[in-house]
Amino acid sequence: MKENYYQPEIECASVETLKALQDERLVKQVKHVYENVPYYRDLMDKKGVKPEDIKSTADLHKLPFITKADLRDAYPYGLLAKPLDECVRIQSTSGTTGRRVVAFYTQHDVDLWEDCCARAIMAVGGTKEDVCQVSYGYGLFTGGPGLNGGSHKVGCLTLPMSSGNTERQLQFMTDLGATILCCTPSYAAYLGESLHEKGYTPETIPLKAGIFGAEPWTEEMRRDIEKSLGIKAYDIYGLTEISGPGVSFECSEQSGMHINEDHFIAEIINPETGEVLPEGEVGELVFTSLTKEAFPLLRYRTRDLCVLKREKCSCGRTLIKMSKPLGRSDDMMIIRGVNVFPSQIEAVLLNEGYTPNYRIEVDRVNNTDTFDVYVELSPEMFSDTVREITDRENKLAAAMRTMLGIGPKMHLVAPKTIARSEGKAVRVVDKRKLH
Ligand code: DLL
Repeated sequence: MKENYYQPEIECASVETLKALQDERLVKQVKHVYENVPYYRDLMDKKGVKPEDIKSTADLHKLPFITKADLRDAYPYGLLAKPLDECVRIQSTSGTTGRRVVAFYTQHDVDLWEDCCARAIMAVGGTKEDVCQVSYGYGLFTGGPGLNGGSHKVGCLTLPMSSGNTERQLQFMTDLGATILCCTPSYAAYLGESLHEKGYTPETIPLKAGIFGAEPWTEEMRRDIEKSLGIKAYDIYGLTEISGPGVSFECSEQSGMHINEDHFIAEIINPETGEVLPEGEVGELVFTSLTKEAFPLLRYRTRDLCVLKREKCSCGRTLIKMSKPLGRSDDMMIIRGVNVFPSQIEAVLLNEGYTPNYRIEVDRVNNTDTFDVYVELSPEMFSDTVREITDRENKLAAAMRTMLGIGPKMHLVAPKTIARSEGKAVRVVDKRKLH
């Protein structure tokens, strides 16, 4: 086992050293993908690119992009680059329509992913003396397993709490003296409130740091959480397709997230044209994974809008930094940590015999996301009794929960009461002001 997951020889390396490492790894990775994944070979052949054309990161732009649509197309095994018997794990994105996105890992891939999470924990000051409470969901979601693995590697006493059961969270946190909390920022805020209700003050809460991500959050929210829990709150970013949390992480400077460039190359593109944009411009973040064996994606379009900047950082790291995601170039929402697309809601409604006249309202009340869906009844349904309508609402909410992994509050409303639009339908009202 490695002794230290802080790796200054990489994290603080010169740009030239990092680029040389990326060049070497990219050439190898492209060859691996071309030789082992027919789906990629076709994409590259269609674009007229051969592995020999990729000699360094300067040639990256020659490679085709890959998107979530490709991942669904190739579901479940179409992008696998290693024999299945060498894979030891799958993880999956939350709530995608019909075909989920499934990512595969060899033991080597799990190790590298956990190393990235260990780096993130060390960057917030974590050591083997710490008690690390992991309150991200465990299971197919990457949050719990990723930070759990990272925490083990650092040698922290790890509390694998998963999400929910707030009473138990608070009991373990206080009884066992958790010093680092890993969960979504909205859950952290909620835990803070619940602790205050029990009479704890920031001084009596044992925590010193939090590693919060998986959903957008603002600087105001950071300040609120820091004040309420008496901690330093750090951001962490990642996505299932590229491994999970730990693709990038915040350091003591708390001003953007360092990308683990020995494992991932980041580019910013214009989401309309695909053109690569210079550092400092807002655009869609694209990742190429350099070290993954089983599910290596080249130029994966994340749909997250960000800015990249390589500046001298007071922590000494030279790894490029990404801003917090500033929005999405698609219509995905993240509600209570779950990725939700309006198209999934529409699919359930049509499936259950409703018209696609609906409105989604999302807000944040007491640091918890509210999620309401208003749907028009047909004129025939409108004559139903109140009891029948309530039954319908419950049935729809259950169908939504099955599809999305999260249950909205359903409101069936009279026919023709949801405003029709003359242009693009405005189906989503998000009042959370997250960006
Ligand atoms: O959310 C992985 C993760 C777990 C990251 C725990 C951090 C902590 P997915 O479920 O695949 O994976 O969702 C990925 O979530 O494309 C972003 O839109 C959003 N996201 C992730 N981290 C952040 C963050 C995990 N720090 C999608 N700030 C990504 C804003 C984030 N959005």
